[in-house]
Amino acid sequence: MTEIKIIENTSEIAAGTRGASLGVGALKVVAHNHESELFGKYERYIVEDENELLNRPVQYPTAKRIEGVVQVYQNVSDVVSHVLDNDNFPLVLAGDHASAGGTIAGIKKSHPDKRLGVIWIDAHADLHTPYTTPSGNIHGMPLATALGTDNLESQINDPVEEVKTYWNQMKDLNGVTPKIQSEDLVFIAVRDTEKPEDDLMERRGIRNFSVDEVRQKGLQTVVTEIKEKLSDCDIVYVSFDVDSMDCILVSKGTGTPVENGLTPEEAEHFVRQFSSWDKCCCVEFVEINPCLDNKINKMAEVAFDILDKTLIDLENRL
Ligand SMILES: [Mn+2]
Repeated sequence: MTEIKIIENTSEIAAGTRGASLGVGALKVVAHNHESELFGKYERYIVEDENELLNRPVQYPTAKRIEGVVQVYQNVSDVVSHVLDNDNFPLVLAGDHASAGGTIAGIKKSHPDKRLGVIWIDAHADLHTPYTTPSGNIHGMPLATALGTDNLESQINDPVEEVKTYWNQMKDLNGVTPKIQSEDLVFIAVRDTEKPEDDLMERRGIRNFSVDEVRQKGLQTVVTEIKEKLSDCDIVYVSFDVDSMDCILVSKGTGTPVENGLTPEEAEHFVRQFSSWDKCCCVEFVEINPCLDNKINKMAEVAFDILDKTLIDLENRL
């Protein structure tokens, strides 16, 4: 029988501000206040992080703490593939979004021959590389590792050799490169990108369903279009970055808050609809940062509500 397993990953070394490691704890506070048994109900796996690196100087400005991110990729990948290999369902609660590249690597480790689709619900495209990043923050890069691209067409940086070696290890983790095809990647609510990412999306024809398009077409039409677009995929991974939601409506309790995003109801609809899809093999929630929350713990409150309903949907499905 398939069971839901919760994977807790506190890694925050790839964000620009500290505090994302406390996101999982913030969800637990909400669960406690609501007298929810969610965190006692499922078997949980704890991923080892490399957050101690935050207490040391940055070595590589074009890819900050990449020596730790490589290890986190491996750690997350091992746990995700272990859960999948036992025919169970991984629900990942993570700190910064970088480690989702490790989640994707873990799915491919378990299913190397299956065509994997990715639904990335996020304000950001996370398509940077050490060659294109203006900040060096790797939480803006996980999808470039999944696509196996350096995006040299948009190069602005010249990373040192060690960075290139670590970066190639991230792209090639578990021996499948690329892990996804551009046409099998779909964005929802991406609205804060930089030119190298825009150019890559343009060249590769990567589809973004903007907030405006969601409102014009309606939620269910967008769900249907995405399912049609990914119909040739065997399995699908859903990555929910809470900054996809509007930071004025919800709160600023996330590393890089952006206005004009999804409402909580819209985000809930997408996460639940895609989690309930029989192709969905893994769901992830990321980037809750209670240290930055201007409304006490509102971001975690909103995310917990979506998480709670998603888990009920998954139980009904599995
Ligand atoms: Mn993200």
